[in-house]
Amino acid sequence: MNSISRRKFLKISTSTIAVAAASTSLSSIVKGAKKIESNSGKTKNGIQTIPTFCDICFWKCGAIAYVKDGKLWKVEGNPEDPLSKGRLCPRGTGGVGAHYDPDRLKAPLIRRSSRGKEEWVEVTWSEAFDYIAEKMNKIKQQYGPESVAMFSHGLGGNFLKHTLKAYGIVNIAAPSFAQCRGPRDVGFELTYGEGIGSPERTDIKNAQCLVLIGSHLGENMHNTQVQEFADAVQNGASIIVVDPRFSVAASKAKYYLPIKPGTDLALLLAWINVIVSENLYDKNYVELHGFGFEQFAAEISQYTPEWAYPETGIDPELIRATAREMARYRPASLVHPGRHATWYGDDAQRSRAIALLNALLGSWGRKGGFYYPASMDVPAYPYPPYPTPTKEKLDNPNKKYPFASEAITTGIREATITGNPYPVKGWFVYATNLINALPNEEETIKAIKNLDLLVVIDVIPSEIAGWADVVLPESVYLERYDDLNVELFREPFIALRQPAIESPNDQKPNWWMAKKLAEKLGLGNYYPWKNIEEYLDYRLTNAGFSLKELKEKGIIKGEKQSIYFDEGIKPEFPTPSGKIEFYSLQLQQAGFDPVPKYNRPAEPPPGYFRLLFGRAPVHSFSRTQSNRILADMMEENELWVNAVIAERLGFKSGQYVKLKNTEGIVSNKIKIKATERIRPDCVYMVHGFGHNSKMLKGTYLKGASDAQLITKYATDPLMGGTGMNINFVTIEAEA
Ligand SMILES: Nc1nc2c(c(=O)[nH]1)N[C@H]1C(S)=C(S)[C@@H](COP(=O)(O)OP(=O)(O)OC[C@H]3O[C@@H](n4cnc5c(=O)[nH]c(N)nc54)[C@H](O)[C@@H]3O)O[C@H]1N2
Ligand SMILES: Nc1nc2c(c(=O)[nH]1)N[C@H]1C(S)=C(S)[C@@H](COP(=O)(O)OP(=O)(O)OC[C@H]3O[C@@H](n4cnc5c(=O)[nH]c(N)nc54)[C@H](O)[C@@H]3O)O[C@H]1N2
Ligand code: SF4
Ligand SMILES: [Mo]
Repeated sequence: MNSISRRKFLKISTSTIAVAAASTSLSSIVKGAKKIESNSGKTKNGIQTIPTFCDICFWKCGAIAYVKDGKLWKVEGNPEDPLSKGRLCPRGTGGVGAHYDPDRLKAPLIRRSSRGKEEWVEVTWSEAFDYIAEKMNKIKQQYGPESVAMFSHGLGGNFLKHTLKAYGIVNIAAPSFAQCRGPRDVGFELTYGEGIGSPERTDIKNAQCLVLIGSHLGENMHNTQVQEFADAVQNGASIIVVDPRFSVAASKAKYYLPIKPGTDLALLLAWINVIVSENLYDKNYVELHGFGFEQFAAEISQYTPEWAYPETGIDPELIRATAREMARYRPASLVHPGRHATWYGDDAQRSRAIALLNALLGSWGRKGGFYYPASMDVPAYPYPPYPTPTKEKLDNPNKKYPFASEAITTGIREATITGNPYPVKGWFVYATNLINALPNEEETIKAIKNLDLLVVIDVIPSEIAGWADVVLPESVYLERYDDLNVELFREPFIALRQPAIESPNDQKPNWWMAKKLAEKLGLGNYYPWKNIEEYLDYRLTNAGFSLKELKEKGIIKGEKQSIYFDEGIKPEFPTPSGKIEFYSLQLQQAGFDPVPKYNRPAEPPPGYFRLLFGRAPVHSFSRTQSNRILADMMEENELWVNAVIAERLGFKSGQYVKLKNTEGIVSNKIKIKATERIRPDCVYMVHGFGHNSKMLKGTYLKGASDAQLITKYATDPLMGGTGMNINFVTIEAEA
């Protein structure tokens, strides 16, 4: 059971204190950590403070690491940092647990027997690179360098990407597109010509009405957004939450709409219908900036609240009341675009409906809506040009998904299975646990079996590492430099990640691996710099700063910029019409609906429930369950089941059950949480648990894995995103 109360979820500062206390006791029992002599921290009473930024998730909060008597003691927020504003989320504070995790990878490993068996030989770095370089050279000779692909999540992959591009790869993808925010960004790109990005350009703190549709801030702990959400609540903003589950965010809401899963587009169209038919929209804004409004208005006139009622289960009067509420506060009315948007396969169109609703409210470019982010200008390092590829990318052949704006992970996986349009024989996997992040584990394994080389760079023996030929152990973020974070945000700034403590064993930072591998491959000329400090200083000096300065502060801020139309930002929409596209000719030309249309989702078969999943405030994806500090706060996940259903099935809270999906896949055991807070047609669990890598001793088989049960997925025809909320499960007593 999660020990943090709901009231505390929004109070980032409160919950972090508890974590800091836990980390003190942990560090006192762990021996062997060495202090870094060369850092810039000030020394006071034997305590050093080193500014850096967090990597427990991808929000990149500015932090200060404290080293006491040569041991990593705690991490706190850096008050200078615009993202954290001096406060970390519970995961960030528990980040010291990543350094002390006893299950960490300690040395490079080469697979001894067949793939997936988790039997390894420890080797030296040089042996590991020899092995990799030999395989890579063979692949290059036989198939060409394009037959090596890379999966990478986060900033840490930058240097490896550079080495592999120098070798000649073209296929690089991250799960953050086709398994996460891709449909959202594409829906907004189709409407405004620009996406939402990360950090989201949402002006939550100034919103007077905030609509959250399946975006569960407070469990989704992206720091700045949660702090801004708390500010908005405090300022009396009207909150509307749409979720089949009474989430933490729902507990802050004036209106809670327990929607039938998968029917959000019907609700969005009905809201749009009310706002247009009751003339509640921002007429000036629409006239000035809109394209195709008349056709759009005609198209949506059919979607009355009465039409939406049987689809969504939401009372027509509640639909009207909430639509009027949004209109009352416009333009400071923000319908949050969400982030993890890959639900049902119609996700880009659903996101487009969210974009259109915001356009009616006039919130794009306006205070309390969506701002225009700014960044500093830090030139890239001037590397020699990469070789010219002879083959095209293969993740999206013949532009099958015409509006995909980034590479599709699952497209690379498919090509690896089929060998079309050309064979893929090597994968580099950096900081992404593909077994848990991509839907349909069986397909991932099938693809892996076709490879001649799988290299995984990780910090712990994750499930994907279990399938690797070579595992390279990375230093955790508190032990390394990374590339600069030149953030695109409401105020421009540059942030530095720098080491606070040495790695306990033979782990190395990504930049070092990337440089050494390049040298082994005969590509040393792509690394004119000696070490990363030289690289960072070069880039910073070219921008008018220095590494010395950044090492001291961790953050360099630029001038505040205008971020709203009202402050002088010129309304420009890089769409084909140059306007906000209420009616999309480019969608029409590509054979898609120019105005989103609703398709009813499939119902669960009798006796089955829709499997839903999300975040817990103290864990990130499948990457933190082994962190002992965070595991202390939440050791396993639970299955939320409607209380009436649980009683009917004879299950009690705390009892272990197993889930079986329609394809017969059975989960690991998971505890029932019988609750009124979820609809009867679905069940819910936190993603990331149920690890089956035996080397993850601390978390092995604790809780169940949603990923294992996600055998089916619906591919978005516009952009290739994988909708994963379409799996149904039965609940069985644990034998
Ligand atoms: N079933 C299911 N699938 C999902 C989701 C879901 O909710 N359910 N969510 C989707 C979303 S929104 C996203 S963004 C993606 C996230 O997908 P991923 O980013 O792949 O997330 P993780 O599964 O946590 O994998 C991260 C891996 O990086 C490793 N790692 C951690 N720190 C470091 C480091 O410093 N260096 C290196 N080299 N490795 C490190 C971790 O040990 C772990 O193996 O997953 C998507 N897939
Ligand atoms: N603590 C923590 N915070 C995180 C992360 C983390 O791992 N841990 N990961 C970060 C990342 S990369 C991402 S993408 C975000 C993800 O965070 P969010 O974008 O908020 O999305 P999910 O975590 O997928 O949350 C899914 C929510 O949608 C609801 N839901 C499910 N189906 C439907 C439906 O059909 N309609 C509606 N309206 N709601 C539905 C679920 O009940 C749940 O509350 O979180 C970020 N923040
Ligand atoms: S939101 Fe939390 S885990 Fe993510 S970077 Fe910020 S402090 Fe770290
Ligand atoms: Mo995500």
